[in-house]
Amino acid sequence: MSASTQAPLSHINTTPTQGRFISFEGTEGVGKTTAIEQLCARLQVRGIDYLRTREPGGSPFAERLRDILLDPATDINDDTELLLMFAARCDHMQQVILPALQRGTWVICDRFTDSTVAYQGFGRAHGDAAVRCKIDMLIEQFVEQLPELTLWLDLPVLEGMARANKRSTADRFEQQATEFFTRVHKGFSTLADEQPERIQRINASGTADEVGARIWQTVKEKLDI
Ligand code: Z5A
Repeated sequence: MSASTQAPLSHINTTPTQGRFISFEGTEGVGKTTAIEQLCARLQVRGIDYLRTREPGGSPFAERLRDILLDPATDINDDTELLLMFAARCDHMQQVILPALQRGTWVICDRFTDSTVAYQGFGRAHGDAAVRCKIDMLIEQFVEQLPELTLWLDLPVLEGMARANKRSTADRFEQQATEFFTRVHKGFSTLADEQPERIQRINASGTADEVGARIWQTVKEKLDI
């Protein structure tokens, strides 16, 4: 099917899928990439077929939007940023996530809709109720296919920034001030309180192996594997 003839997302067949959908969330530098690598290695040992992906991005078109969104030279307003996040997600969902879940593959996604609530809703818009409502309306498009399990790696903001600051370059989000990431953290904590079944808080302090073991324990318990 060519891009122009694809069904709108709301018309996609969202009958129960076999693959399990897990997302990882958190403020910058909390260790998502490291933890995802460890989880994927454990799934592989169990012979579980998985797909590792990320947002924004994950499909060829969404990766092009990612480049724009993360480029420090990009000058866009908050509404444009919010809509581009969802444009990227829409394509990623249609092209990559749903087909994988429908063929029984597990999807391990670095960030999903919770990042939009945390970054655009709390980080950019200071938790403004009207913006939160707008984001919730956009998320409604994905409600049938939200992750089954979301692992929120919770780490004090400054610790995460210290881990991330070892890198030489900062993208458009990483250039934000500490106060921005403090609001983003509040966003994740609010979501975890609102959706305690789906969103599991993982203590991201300690060594990478300790964090990886906590995550594996939670995945086994919550997904009954
Ligand atoms: N964004 C948004 O605004 N709205 C949206 O809807 C979505 C995204 C979907 C994408 O960045 C940006 O897009 C993101 C939000 C925004 N911006 N920010 N900030 P990303 O997800 O690609 O990048 P990131 O979140 O900044 O990830 P990161 O900085 O690469 O961090 P990480 O993956 O969570 O951590 P890591 O790379 O595994 O670890 C960082 C360093 O710490 C590294 O040197 C590790 O070796 C080290 N590390 C890892 N674990 C440990 C432990 N346990 N102890 C000590 N050191 C550790």
